[in-house]
Amino acid sequence: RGPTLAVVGATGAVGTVLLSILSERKDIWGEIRLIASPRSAGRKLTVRGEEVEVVALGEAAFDGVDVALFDVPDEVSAQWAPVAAARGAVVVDNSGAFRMDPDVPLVVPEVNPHAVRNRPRSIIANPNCTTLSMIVAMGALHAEFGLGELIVSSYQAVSGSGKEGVDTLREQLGKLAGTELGTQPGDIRRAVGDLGPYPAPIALNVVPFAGSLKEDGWTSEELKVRDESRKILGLPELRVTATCVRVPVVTTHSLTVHARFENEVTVAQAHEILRAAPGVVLCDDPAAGDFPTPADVVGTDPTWVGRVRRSMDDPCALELFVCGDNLRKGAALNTAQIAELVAAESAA
Ligand code: 11C
Repeated sequence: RGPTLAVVGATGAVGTVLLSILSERKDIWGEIRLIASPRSAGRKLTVRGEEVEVVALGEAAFDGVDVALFDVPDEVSAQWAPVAAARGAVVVDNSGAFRMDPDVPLVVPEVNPHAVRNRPRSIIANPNCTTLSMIVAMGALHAEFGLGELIVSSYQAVSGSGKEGVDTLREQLGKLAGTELGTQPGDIRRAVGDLGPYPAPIALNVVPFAGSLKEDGWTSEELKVRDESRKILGLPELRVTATCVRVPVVTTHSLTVHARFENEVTVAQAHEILRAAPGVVLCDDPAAGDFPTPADVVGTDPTWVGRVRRSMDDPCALELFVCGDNLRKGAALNTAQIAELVAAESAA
């Protein structure tokens, strides 16, 4: 019988995707225990084709657990991940609570799988979905060319803000459907009314703000992209600039990337590397209309890359367009892959 896996936050948006991913992937687990807040306890959810009753988050819920996947808000992880670890579990945490802790590795299995073993707190962190949506492709290019600078803009889906984000977009689209709004300043804002979690309408609009406001005008999301990319790639001095934008897409984050390398690059070389990179699909034939879009790649596992160009004014730089499902590779899939790395240690 395989190791016992706990899913903490099993009823949430990422938790739900995680249960279907665990049902699709090679079944290496013994018991899969589902844990959520006391108000969800007693609900029955399906995983691996079987109904499993959700148990309430509490110390005893971690008894006998080998690996615990946490998909809960930062403050819940901050409180409960150390409890699970103290009871013997290896925690894989998808919140922002531990990502920059020097004693907690931040792991993307295609990029830095070795880091998983150095976990003095028995906690491993999963990156933010925006970082994850590009880092597999960037890790592959870095390994070949040596990355010196990243300048990115994100186009982030509303499911990154959870159910409230998705509900807000759908409600606003409902109010605008069939109207001819979108031609006068403020007409959309007046029509949609409730802005939900966003500072401006998200339907028929783009909002240049994701996360919360931090120092000097940067947002938390932009700082995460910078700090996390540096940590995952092992490049503490990497120059990173991000502008994070929310767009009216349900699921799948996209990014435009300007990547500057230590060495000269060609599109042909970049294509070759991206074609061979595990977890990456190259979709780059613009003459045939082939490039990734969120609507076409949502629900898939890989990082999709297209529109690869050498910068016109810099032979060391590439421009790319990248898409990745923020709930799958951006969250649930990466945590499942990390858990599988941990399980493989005891199987070895
Ligand atoms: C968003 N990337 O799209 C965020 C959601 O640190 O894990 C995930 C936040 C995080 O709003």
